[in-house]
Amino acid sequence: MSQTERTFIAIKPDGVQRGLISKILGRFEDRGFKLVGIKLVTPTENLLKEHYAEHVGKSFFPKMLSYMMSGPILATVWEGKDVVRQGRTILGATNPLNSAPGTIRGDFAIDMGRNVCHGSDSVESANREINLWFKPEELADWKMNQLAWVYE
Ligand code: DGI
Repeated sequence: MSQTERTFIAIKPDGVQRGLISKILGRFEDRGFKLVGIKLVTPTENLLKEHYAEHVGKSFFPKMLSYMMSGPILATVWEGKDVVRQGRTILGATNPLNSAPGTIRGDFAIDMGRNVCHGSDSVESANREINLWFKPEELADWKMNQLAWVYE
């Protein structure tokens, strides 16, 4: 399991509007994951259609599109051991009503259509989503000095 695995985590417009950025980023920082990309983006329809390709045409898609385009999203990339799977665990189940307390959605959300955050669901999706949302030069190459205290 590689310490350089990466995942794409986004704080959706409701999370930004509700002032949850620091709390959400804090959960990843506190765990020991390394932030390698971060920016505010108001996505275009085309970007969202690529990002959510498997949902285009579904009944909830038009509402999801306007929600996701309603304001800035905080797009982030995190690096660390098993970060894709751990990221999904930190965020909680897609439907906040099924999210455990202690997860982001379990603590801060109620409705599926306002579930505050997104996290890649596999290493393949993560690579695809990172390439979609970030240019290579937007990802920081830096040494996190606490690594020796996070990993054995
Ligand atoms: O990767 P996730 O966000 O956990 O879940 P996903 O890829 O299955 O779905 C993407 C987003 O689409 C999800 O965060 C909320 C929305 N969504 C998925 N299924 C439904 C839905 N929204 C509504 N309103 N109804 C759905 O059935």
